[in-house]
Amino acid sequence: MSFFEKLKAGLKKTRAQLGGAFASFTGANDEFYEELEELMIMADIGVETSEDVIEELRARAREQGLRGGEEIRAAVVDILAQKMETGGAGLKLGTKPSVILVIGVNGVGKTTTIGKLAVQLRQQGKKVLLSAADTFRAAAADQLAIWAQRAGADIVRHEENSDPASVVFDSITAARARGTDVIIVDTAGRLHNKSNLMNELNKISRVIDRELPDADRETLLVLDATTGQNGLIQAKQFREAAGLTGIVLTKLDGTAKGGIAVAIADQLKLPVKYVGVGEQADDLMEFNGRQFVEALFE
Ligand SMILES: Nc1nc2c(ncn2[C@@H]2O[C@H](COP(=O)(O)OP(=O)(O)OP(=O)(O)O)[C@@H](O)[C@H]2O)c(=O)[nH]1
Ligand SMILES: [Mg+2]
Repeated sequence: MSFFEKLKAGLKKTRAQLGGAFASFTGANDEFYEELEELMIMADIGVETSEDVIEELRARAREQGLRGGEEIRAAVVDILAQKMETGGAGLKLGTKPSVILVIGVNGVGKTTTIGKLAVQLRQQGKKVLLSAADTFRAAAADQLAIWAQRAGADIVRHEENSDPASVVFDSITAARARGTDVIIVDTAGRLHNKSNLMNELNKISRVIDRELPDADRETLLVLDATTGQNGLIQAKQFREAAGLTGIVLTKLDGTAKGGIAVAIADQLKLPVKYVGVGEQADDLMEFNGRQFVEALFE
């Protein structure tokens, strides 16, 4: 299955539900708009964004005289796709070294995403170093080491429970010495409590700023798409601790409804940079808002 086919398969249920509003389409009346809004909220697009979309849809239908279900459908796709245009596609990794700091709660797919990114960057001929700053569990560095080997990337790791910020410091030193292009930092998703975690991430973030003030840096929050609207809350918290340049939405091959991607872009004005649809290296792809919305509504 191609990437897009996997994405479409994952979003099948949502597509069927949203499509239902058009299958029984008898006209762009209040009943239709209410049903569509409800279905969008159920798809994780969120109350605020769904209300905005319907409002704009009504205005367009009125102004442009849209009547048929197909015309209305195309207008919804267009409105949603516009909401997804946050102007931040791709990763900016121009400096040598540049840094990708990867954060998020436990189990969302941080380490796997790092592995996939490492493989893809290596395929582009970049020299990659993985920084095992999740020192909370010994197994975390082992998991990262497997990906490093698979990708042909370097790894810097310390002992379990050592200071994550000093792993990052050493990674930067090693990267300078070895002429590394991209450092990717793995972090813990859980510490003894949440404020510990946020302080830790903040500290790591400051080490990077201090040691590499002029380097290009991406701070990516990984969100499990199956957790739906909860992702918005996580994004707000992590943004405060470490700043964010974008989101990676994982597990869109599972039971995710998908609408959270729209909610994040619209409510937080944060670009979704990548989406994950499985556990293999090629199951990560750069996000394309319009393609995604089409997969929701086709
Ligand atoms: N189906 C599916 N599974 C995924 C995807 N991304 C990650 N996983 C799986 O999710 C589980 C957790 O992934 P990890 O990469 O270990 O997550 P993590 O955020 O590093 O977790 P912690 O280190 O415990 O915080 C693993 O079993 C992965 O294989 C995805 O896009 N789709
Ligand atoms: Mg991990």
